[in-house]
Amino acid sequence: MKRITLNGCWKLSGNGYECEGTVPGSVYSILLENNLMDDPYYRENELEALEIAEHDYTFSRSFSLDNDEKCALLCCDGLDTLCDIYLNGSLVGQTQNMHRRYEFEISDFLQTENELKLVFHSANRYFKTKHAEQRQDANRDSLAGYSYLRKSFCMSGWDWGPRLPDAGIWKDIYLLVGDTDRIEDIRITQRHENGCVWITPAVSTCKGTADIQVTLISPDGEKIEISPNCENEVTDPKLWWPNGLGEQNLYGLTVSLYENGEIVDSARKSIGFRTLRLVREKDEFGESFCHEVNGVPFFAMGADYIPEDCIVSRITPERTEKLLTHCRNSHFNAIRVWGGGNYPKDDFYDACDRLGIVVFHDLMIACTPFPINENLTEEFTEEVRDNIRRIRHHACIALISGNNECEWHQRNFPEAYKNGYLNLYENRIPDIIREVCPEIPYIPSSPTSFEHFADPNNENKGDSHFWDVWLGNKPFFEYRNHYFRYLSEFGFESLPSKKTIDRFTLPSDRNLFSRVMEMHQRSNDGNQRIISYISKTFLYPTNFEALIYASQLLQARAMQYAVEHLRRNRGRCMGALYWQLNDVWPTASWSSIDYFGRFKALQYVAKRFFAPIIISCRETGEMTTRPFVTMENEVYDYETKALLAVTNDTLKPSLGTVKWRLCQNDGTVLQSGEKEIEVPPFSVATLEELDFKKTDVSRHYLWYEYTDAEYAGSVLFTEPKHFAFLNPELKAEVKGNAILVTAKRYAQQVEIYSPDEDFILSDNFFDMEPGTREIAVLEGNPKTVLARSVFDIR
Ligand code: BMA
Repeated sequence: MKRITLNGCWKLSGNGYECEGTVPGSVYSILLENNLMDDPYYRENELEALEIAEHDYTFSRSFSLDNDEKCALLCCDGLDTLCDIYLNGSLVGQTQNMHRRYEFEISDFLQTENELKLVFHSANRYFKTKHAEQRQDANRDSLAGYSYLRKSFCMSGWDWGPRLPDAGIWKDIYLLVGDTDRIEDIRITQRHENGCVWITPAVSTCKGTADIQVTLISPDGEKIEISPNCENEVTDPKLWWPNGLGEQNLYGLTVSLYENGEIVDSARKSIGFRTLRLVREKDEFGESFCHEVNGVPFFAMGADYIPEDCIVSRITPERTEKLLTHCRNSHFNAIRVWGGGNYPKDDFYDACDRLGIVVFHDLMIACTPFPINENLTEEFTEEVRDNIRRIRHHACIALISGNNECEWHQRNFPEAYKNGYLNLYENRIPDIIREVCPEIPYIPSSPTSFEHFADPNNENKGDSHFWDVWLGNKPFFEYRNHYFRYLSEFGFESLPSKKTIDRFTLPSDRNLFSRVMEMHQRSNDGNQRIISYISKTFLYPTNFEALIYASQLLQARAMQYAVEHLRRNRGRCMGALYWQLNDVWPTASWSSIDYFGRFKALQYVAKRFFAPIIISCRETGEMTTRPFVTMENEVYDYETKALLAVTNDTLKPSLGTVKWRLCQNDGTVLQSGEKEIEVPPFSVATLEELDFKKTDVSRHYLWYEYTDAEYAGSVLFTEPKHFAFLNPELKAEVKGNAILVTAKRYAQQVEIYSPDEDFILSDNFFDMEPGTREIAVLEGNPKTVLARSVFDIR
């Protein structure tokens, strides 16, 4: 079997266009490559781009083969989506599922010189027809009818994404030529017992005639011969662990097929030895929900992942690796692949294996009622089989969920719908999982309580999505009224940085309510909500930059309130995945890293709240007793208290001292204390609550730190807008590969930034007491930097 790539230069024609461009690629990527369309992310260009997607397009190329190369398969790893495939004028196949991999037998159509044509039909026109026929749609953010096609839902628009239903060849396309035997399937199972590991590489071939050889290369480079299709003991196995819990040891497993002494086909898979269970046990609170690796239950920390670009062929391995490396460096050990995008390419899972990030993976259905229709169901189940078979060997795969939020949103649907749903997610899909990877835990939906539509988002059982903060306009403290078992979605929006906004606006657009800014805000009332929360928290930001900064601080604060609370309740809660890690385009959204890879405040703050050992504070003050002071007028009473806790998510006990001091806004210490504590591995130590007896909320703050925790913290007892911040007179200067930042007075959420240079620092958006801090530059080469803090929001 010889693999001949058909990637590379193709012709694109249709809708009056005629040009050449690179495959993998799409209508948009090739038109952009030829400067035939404007950047769809700039200003309102999305609208023109949407019109472009109303038409059909043909991708064509020629290729030659030697005379004796008569047997061939055309392999398409990803076609988006409605495609007719012609070879030398004959129709050889048709596709209707972006998520599937296709193989077409083309031997009968081959010549020495060949012309291959892929005709892509407009998905949007198809949606319109389907919608007109059946009118079953629930998502106002997206093109009507999008759920009738197995195409990444969010390409039709989402509450963070534009409507850009592109078309094209989004993954590799190639020929397999020759009539030798070839690998049909490799299924690797592992058995762990008393510290020993046995693996079984079950290999099947198309003809069953070739000799099969399997070798395993250990992480130290040692070569181990193993026998196919039977159990092999691996001596001295080196286990794979998630980030923070141990090494990410990976073994390379190579399968080679031999015919007449020659290799005719081979494949390599990287595998990690570990057990990775989902523990669900009844307990005093309900039922636990927790990942357990190699017998160790661990707290999942991370975020939800969406596609990295609307133009999916632009998602390169380098971009993905960079994004996931940021996650690892921010102490993530988990990520959830959300169900409205697509099944990522192989390099996503390879990177998660290497970086120690376990994957909670939705199947690709989100929110929308799935039309109960046999053709679509068949497509869906086939895509599930394809993709699970593709990814099941990865060490990182921890959990598969049938969909995003369908059980929750459709809990009050008619019985007939619900029966169809249950049959799909609780019978058909589990049957496939049992067949292809019974060891991977499966849940029917996220969130679920395993009660078939009864209270799917119950916080005492299963995973939960919580949106009362943000969508429900509740204050950040609301998180503390809930004790989730595993919170797989909770989020808060912010604006991307000024540099990012500059890329999609003209100066005249740079106002939150301008048409262009609203085009780049897809959540209903999103900008109003940002403004409303700002009004409750900060002074009025009188310029656009201060508004952007304030919006990012809010987002970071919201997520910090949530995660610290969840980690203080470690044990009862065992997971915090915030919504959302990244963006599909430059926009206002819940992301912590924007489309261009720029960190928002949240990404820095996540590195602190996900640190293996943290000290956190549950403060009680004016704002907890009477949130949103400005909205009510009654006489009220309040307390000023602080409950400090240290959470240890490491394998080692931590012995150290907690120190705290209550200070005046100029830094004068009013009261202080310290306490030696011991925090066993994977546990929380909570100190006795401090009571400051109605301290002056507008002038006093509490500072706290712990020997073993990398980061200190501080809290106020009122909203920042009502705190009398003194001008900290911040100064920041570059010194070699570091930045020195000096504050003369207490400052909150100090940001080091530059209007035109990009860099990533070891820490940013931190609170400071009078003094100097040295911050390392991790990426970039800043020359001049500035600093601002909450004091500057005015
Ligand atoms: C969730 C997600 C997404 C959505 C997000 C923000 O519930 O599953 O569908 O983008 O909320 O509204």
